[in-house]
Amino acid sequence: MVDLAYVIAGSEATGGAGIQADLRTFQELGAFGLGTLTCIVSFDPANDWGHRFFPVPPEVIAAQMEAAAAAYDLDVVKIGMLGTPATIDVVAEGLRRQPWRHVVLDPVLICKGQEPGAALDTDNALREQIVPLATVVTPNLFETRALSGMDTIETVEQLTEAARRIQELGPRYVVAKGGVELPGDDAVDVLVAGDDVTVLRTPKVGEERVAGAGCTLAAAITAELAKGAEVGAAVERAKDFVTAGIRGRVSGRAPFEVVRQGA
Ligand code: PXL
Repeated sequence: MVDLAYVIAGSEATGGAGIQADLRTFQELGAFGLGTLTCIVSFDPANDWGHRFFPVPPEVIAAQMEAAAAAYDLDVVKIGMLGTPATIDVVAEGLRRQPWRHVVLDPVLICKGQEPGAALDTDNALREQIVPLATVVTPNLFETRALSGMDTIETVEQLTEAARRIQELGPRYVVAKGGVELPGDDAVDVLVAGDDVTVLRTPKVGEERVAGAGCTLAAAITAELAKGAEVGAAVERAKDFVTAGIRGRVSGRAPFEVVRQGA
């Protein structure tokens, strides 16, 4: 049996996040990866590594999804950065064409160099069209606040409450990630699964965010689901995998360090 892991995501041109991180993760975890590209993010080294965003035309996204689905019986997909309402429309339409065992959504609202709230129409389209199709959603603290509507999340109890509110939008499983920003010594993730709550903790590795961590966590969950794991086990293995990758992180000349998958 081939463990197929499919990803619909953007390219980040330095390779730290996005589909490059996803495909490296799939490979490290022994899943066979294939991907549909939604956009290209190319930070500008001459302008403080600011955000440059190039969407892939919707018809090109539809064509890629068509080819992937024609070639294989896909049943597990990860959704990463989408970036525009038109992209969200075409991806939602493609997803609705077939049943999925799991749709793992990393609800990327902004990425480095973008202002929060820069793209409210995109955020709303994601919440309305993609979140209800997801079985597993993996918001970071910022995305958890935005999707739950809870402005203050400073404790594990609040993170759990917010995850429950996101569950009401449709996904059966929510992995709300405290990351370095939730106060405390541990990086805490709350997994809400149906009525059950599991709190996962590992000591924080430094106080800075490492690029590609969110992509890697969701991709690792996807790879484990593709191999047949249950969601709880997939999330635990994914957390170990991303923690090891953060410890073994890579530094280049960009002003952020990057997860090294498989470190
Ligand atoms: O880490 C979020 C993310 C996802 N996908 C792409 C990105 C980023 C952040 O930079 O560029 C393509």
